[in-house]
Amino acid sequence: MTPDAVVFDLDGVITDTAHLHFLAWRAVAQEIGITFDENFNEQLKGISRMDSLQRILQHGGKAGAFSDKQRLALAGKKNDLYVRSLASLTQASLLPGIREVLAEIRAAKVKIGLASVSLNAPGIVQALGVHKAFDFCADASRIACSKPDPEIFLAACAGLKVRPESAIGIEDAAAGVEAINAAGMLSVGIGSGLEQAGLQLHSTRELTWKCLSDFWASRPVLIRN
Ligand code: B16
Ligand code: MG
Repeated sequence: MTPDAVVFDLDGVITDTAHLHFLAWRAVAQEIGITFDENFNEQLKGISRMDSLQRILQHGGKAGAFSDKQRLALAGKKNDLYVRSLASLTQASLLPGIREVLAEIRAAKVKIGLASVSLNAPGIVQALGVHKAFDFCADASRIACSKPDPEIFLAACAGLKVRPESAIGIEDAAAGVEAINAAGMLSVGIGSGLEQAGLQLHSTRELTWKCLSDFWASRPVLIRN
């Protein structure tokens, strides 16, 4: 028995754009007198652009200091900086083992999906040269709630035409693991502090089809009468 699909997060699993998000947000925050470090940035992983801004404003004690129009302008400025930094992405920016595991999953005839809340996801997978590896990429612009809400993972499963219970989700953020679990999928966490994941790996290097299929085979199966 194998899963019907494997659904990947983008930022932190396929490539490491988290640092680029951090640099762009830090520059915008500095302009309005807010400072934060990479530890705080952990909380922004998997969180949508506007929700990230709100968390940064709260962190700086300025949650109510800006109008909607001003907040949209700040988010727009961050996105301009971020998109400019994406020009540095090439096929070499894939995280270790990702190209290989995508090929292995394809060879096993298991569907592959993408569940990123980034509105820049289509451009990023194109720049990485892996856009053809995905059978379906959930459209972040049609999502009302960012992770930890399961919406983006459920949208990926619906697009792939698989039941969430028949799929594995892979994430590097606590909010993302929570989203996978809430979707009823089996979760794999990459990195530290992801105790809620069904399987925890240190790095994408450990992400092989053998590892995923062994994990699937060892899952507890509910027997219904
Ligand atoms: P954008 P993921 C998420 O991507 C990032 O982790 C998060 O830091 C970012 O704010 C969010 O995308 C929105 O990105 O501003 O490009 O629309 O982890 O879901 O792949
Ligand atoms: Mg991520």
